[in-house]
Amino acid sequence: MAEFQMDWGWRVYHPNPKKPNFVAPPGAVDAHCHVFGPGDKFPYAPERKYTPCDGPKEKLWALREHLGFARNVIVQATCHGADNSALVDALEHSNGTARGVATVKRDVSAEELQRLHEAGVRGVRFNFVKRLVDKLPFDSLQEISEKIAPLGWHVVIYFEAQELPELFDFFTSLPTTVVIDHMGRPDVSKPVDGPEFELFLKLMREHGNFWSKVSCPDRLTQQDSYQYNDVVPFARKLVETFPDRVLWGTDWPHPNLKSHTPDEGELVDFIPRIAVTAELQRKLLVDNPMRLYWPEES
Ligand code: 0GY
Repeated sequence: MAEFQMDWGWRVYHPNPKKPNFVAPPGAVDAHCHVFGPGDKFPYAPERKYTPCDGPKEKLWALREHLGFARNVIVQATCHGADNSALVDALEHSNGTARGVATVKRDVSAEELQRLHEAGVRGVRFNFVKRLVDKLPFDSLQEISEKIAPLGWHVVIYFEAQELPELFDFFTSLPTTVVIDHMGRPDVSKPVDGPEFELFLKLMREHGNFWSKVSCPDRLTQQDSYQYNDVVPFARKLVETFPDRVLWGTDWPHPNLKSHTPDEGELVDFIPRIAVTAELQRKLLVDNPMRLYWPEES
């Protein structure tokens, strides 16, 4: 196993991830990853809170191949703001193997939404993580969600667990399918059956339009090992309780992650520890993302 190093510098993605031991089922989808720049062609947003390393589409396709995956869902990150040019460029050069989640402003036109749809966008992302964005008023997000609903798109939300009590009612008022990034970022030092994660489970249990990505053990772990043992109970609980509403992704190139450089081969090897049967793995990696992003093929 590669040596795991905790440090606090700014990092580039892993130059040489290992070949995973786990063989993904045919047609597997990496349902959370990004493209960044290159910055000289697709400049980063002036209002960004961090500058990532460039993560061009060609590197993403090469990683997909290396990991034995077939498709990507590319998610717009805050460092590109609401300029979706790099995302659209990647989708248009993906030969149909990538779909996207964009960021738009409340005044986005119907024509622009249609253009994004034709490129392969199927959702918009609302980010509530305070270190990443300035707060957006609920009424503007509500307006965006109503504009995208007729296209059959969904909303992706990113927040940290301590914010959920305050955001719960807004989230449940959204008119679309809602996909939660990284399990709502639980504090994995707390018990999986404790009150904080129970609120997240209640959201999923009582609102069938909510899905969760069981992604980013590298962001959530509080241990210094690529095993990410402390994250397993949380992800496994979600995969087994909501097998038809979970997604998985690498999060390549891991923007803004300062603790260590994840090895995506190790991340793929995390999958059979949270989805322990072939059926759960197929739902997580193929059936669910295909239903959400390529419904015409599933
Ligand atoms: C992620 C996580 C992060 C960054 C962003 O949009 C973003 O900038 O999502 C983070 O810093 O936790 O999913 O890429």
